Amino acid sequence: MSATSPAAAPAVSTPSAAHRWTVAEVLALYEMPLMDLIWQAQSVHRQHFDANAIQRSALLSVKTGGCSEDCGYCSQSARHDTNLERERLMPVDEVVDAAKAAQAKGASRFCMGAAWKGPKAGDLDRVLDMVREVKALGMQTCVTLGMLQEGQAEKLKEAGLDYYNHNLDTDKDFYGQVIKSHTQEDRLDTLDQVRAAGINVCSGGIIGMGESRKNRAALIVQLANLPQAPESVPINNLVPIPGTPLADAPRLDPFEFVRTIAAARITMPTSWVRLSAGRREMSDELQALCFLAGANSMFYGDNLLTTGNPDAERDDALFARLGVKAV
Ligand code: SAM
Ligand code: DTB
Ligand code: SF4
Repeated sequence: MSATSPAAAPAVSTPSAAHRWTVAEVLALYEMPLMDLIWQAQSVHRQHFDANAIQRSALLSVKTGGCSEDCGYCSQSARHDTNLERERLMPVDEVVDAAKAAQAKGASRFCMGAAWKGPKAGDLDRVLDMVREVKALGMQTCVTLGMLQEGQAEKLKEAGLDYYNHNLDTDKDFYGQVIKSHTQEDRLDTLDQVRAAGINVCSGGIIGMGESRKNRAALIVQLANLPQAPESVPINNLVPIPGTPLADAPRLDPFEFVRTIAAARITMPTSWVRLSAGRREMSDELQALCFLAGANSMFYGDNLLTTGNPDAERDDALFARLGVKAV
């Protein structure tokens, strides 16, 4: 027998949608040899998606900075000295112009983000107008406004909102080390309201904040075991912001990021897994590895909320080189 004879590809078994994942099971995924893990993730991916199609969402900060919350990673917290200029809630027409420009470039969804603990009634009315007008362009709509009060999710649904982004962000056991002004329970409560109103849920988290692999696995388990998995799962790599408590967090091994994408894909087989913040700092090859591990969505456009994203030309060139199409 030759020393290089190929090993059989590992068999891929897919648990049913009702499967409740345990942290031990997801840790075992993380501990697989990388090639086997990617093989499994790609096999699961191909059962549910076109492996050569990637969804593109544009992102706009419609209200920047001055947030009352103390999230340790965030440039927009009023409690961190990040030199960010605060801006009031944008006028509706400026938001619609930005949405039109994003649509012309090829984004299918427009996500509007506000640096709030949650929206006040008057502010929500203006956001409802933004949702109505962006929806009327024929784009999918998404907002991320913080925690919602009774009745607000229903108003957003009536205005035509397709997705609400609200991340669990990190494992509940690590949450208090990063955020003290609210609890992860508060965020789960908003996710319940969004789900009950019939809006698609977009929820994921950030890695690279000094959490352990077990914390990362536990976050994936929490997301996958929600009563219904989120339709969209953003996986953000921490963008270190000078002036925040996490400015000097140790950089995560990029393969650990790839493993997290694969774990999300395997545990949430029908969800769109979004390669989110931190993409500008990634090589094209690393991004391709993330797509191979099951990521099939990304932010498209030159900016995230307060930090940069690869410019659209770089992404267009990457799609052409990979033979990937935008959806
Ligand atoms: N205030 C709302 C909230 O917290 O849900 C909406 C805006 S908030 C900036 C949206 C998400 O951006 C956060 O949940 C977090 O996952 C992500 N985020 C914020 N700062 C980040 C950073 N420096 N690096 C990576 N992701 C970040
Ligand atoms: C998500 O999970 N990532 C986006 C979006 N949802 C709103 C935000 C990323 C923010 C990155 C840091 C910044 O630009 O301020
Ligand atoms: Fe930033 Fe949102 Fe936290 Fe406010 S609630 S500090 S905007 S992540």
